[in-house]
Amino acid sequence: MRTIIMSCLALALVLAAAWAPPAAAQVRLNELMADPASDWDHDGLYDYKSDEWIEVVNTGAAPVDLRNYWVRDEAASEPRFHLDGVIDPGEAAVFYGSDAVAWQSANGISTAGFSLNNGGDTLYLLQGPEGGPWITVETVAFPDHAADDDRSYGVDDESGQWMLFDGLSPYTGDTPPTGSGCDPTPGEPNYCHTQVPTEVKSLGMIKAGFF
Ligand SMILES: [Ca+2]
Ligand SMILES: [Ca+2]
Ligand SMILES: [Ca+2]
Repeated sequence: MRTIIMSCLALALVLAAAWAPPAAAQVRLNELMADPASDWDHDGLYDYKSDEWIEVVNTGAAPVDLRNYWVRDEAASEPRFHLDGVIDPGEAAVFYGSDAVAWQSANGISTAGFSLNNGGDTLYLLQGPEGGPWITVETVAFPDHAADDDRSYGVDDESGQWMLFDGLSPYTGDTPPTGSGCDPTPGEPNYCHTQVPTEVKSLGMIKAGFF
C-alpha cells in the first residue's frame, strides 16, 4: 500500500509540474508625460495632446500580447486607448497621444487623446477583452508638479518608487517627489541619463574640470 501511495504522490507531482502555468508575465505602468512641451511623437509638430505619452514595461519572464491591455485617465469611464503589439521581458513600450487619437478616431470616440491633466491626474492600466468588461490592473496618481513642461513621472529602476524625470525641466521645489535631474526615457527601461557611471570618470576628464 505504501508503495502505491508513494507512486500516486510521484505521479501527482509530475502532473502538477506538467500543468504548471508558464512563467508569469506582468505588464506595469512605467512612465508617463502629461504636459509635453516638445514634439515627442516626432511628427514634426508640437501638440499638447498628441505629444503626451505613456509607457509600459514587461516585468515578467515571458512575452506579453498588449492587446489585452487598455488605459484611461480619472475622468474617463471607458478606455481612452487599446494597447497593441508584443512586449518582450524587460522591454518598455511607449504610446503617444497621437496613437490614442488615431485609435479614438477609428472607433468613433471623442478624440481627447490620453487626456492626462496638467494639474495632476490618475492613469489606469486595464485588462480585458474587446468591448469589456475591464478590470483595473494598476493605477498611478501623479501630482501637479509631475505634470509640467517636458517632465515625466516614472518608476525608479532601483527603488521601484515613482520619481520625477525632470532633466529637461528642473523642479526646484520641495514637494515629494523632488527633482532628480534625470531625463525622460520614452520607449526605454527607466534609468538616469544624466548620472555618469564612476568608471568613466577618468583622470583626464577630472583634470579637464568636467567634474
Ligand atoms: Ca496634458
Ligand atoms: Ca508631435
Ligand atoms: Ca522609460
